[in-house]
Amino acid sequence: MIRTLLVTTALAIAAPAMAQQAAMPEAPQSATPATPATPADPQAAMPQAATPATPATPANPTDAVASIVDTEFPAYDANSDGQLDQSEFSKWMVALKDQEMKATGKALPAEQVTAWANGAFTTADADKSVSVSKPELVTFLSGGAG
Ligand SMILES: [Ca+2]
Repeated sequence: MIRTLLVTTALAIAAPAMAQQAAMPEAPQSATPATPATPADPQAAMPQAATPATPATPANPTDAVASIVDTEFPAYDANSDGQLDQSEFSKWMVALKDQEMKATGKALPAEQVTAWANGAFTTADADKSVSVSKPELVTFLSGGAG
């Protein structure tokens, strides 16, 4: 063992230039292990998490959320009453969760997504009117009500 150690050490001392040269051509390859597609997202692993991850996190997340909600609200407000009932809201949340699962590569069973969406509705419906208004949704998605 000691001898092996000595030999290894001696070689390392004797041939530092060689070791460097040998390492050089490998460096660019090993420096890029290329797995950027799957960032670890602890939130995605926890279906009970009440705050869905928003895809982008710009300087002012609330403004960004507000503008996304403004843009997409009419598409999900099926009866155009300016409020999301539970089924309208769930459709939206499931779509968001779907995007999140695709982005993270972590899929949840459908019943867990449904359970999460139901919990999200209860949380988002801050005034318990059994519908979610635009401001409630912005607050919820911004994490303020989480
Ligand atoms: Ca509605």
